[in-house]
Amino acid sequence: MIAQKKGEYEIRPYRHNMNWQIQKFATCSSTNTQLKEALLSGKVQAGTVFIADEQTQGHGRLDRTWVSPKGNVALSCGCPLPKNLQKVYQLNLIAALSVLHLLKNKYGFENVFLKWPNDVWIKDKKVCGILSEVVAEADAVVVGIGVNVNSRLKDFPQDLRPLLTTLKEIINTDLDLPEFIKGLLKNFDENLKLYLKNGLSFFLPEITKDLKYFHQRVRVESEGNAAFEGKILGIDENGFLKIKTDNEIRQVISGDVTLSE
Ligand code: BT5
Repeated sequence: MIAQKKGEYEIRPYRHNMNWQIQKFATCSSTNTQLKEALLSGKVQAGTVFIADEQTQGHGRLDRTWVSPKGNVALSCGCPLPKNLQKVYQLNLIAALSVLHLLKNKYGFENVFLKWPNDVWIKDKKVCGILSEVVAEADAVVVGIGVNVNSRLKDFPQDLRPLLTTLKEIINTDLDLPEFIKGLLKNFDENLKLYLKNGLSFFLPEITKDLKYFHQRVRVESEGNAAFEGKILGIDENGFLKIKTDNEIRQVISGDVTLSE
């Protein structure tokens, strides 16, 4: 296959026009792990999407557990690897925005927020998490998206229940899951195209509008660094979080953000 080059992002000759090659599984350890392995072994290429009804070993960042009961969305999209690896972080935001658009525009949910760097929240609860993992040898990045759709709080471990919500808990009815996934992949497809053409800057006004804790004082924790507090000023064109502390403006590449007490 011949790759075309566009800016810093290599575009493979698959088109993002709902042309994802979809493979479905009833049960999967983790769609991210399975897709990474399939990409590495050359069985599939970028453009492939793995979807599972449930995952037994779903994971988040830093090997945290992602709970993935039946009725939810668990899927992973194989995307071409940006040449600049920092851009992998930007794919998290593009995927999160695609979920946010779907929840707000197609299903009419209110109080939907993008929580930097990789979540979608409704009010004060997490409803979606995203994990992008690089598969350098296959020139690909796997973008994993988990959304709590038709599950109930009782389907989750007790300790997680206060932190999360599901769409069914909010509207008390099931959504058509295949239709939901179709809409999600369509949005991701369209947003990826716009992103490849215009870069992240194009989306910053939208991201900022629905950014969780925008202009609020938060605590930032990132691995290997001392925690600190400051006000969220927004997200820059790299996808980094801009925080105003008492004496400087800091850029955060990755980490966890909680509201200051
Ligand atoms: C994430 O990590 O939020 C990324 C989750 C990515 C899941 C997708 S599903 C398809 C693909 N296959 C995978 O194996 N993963 C991807 P992080 O920001 O580190 O957040 C993890 C934390 O979210 C956990 O420590 C829990 O506190 C919480 N959590 C776990 N399951 C949850 C759920 N279903 N809904 C909301 N929060 C959850």
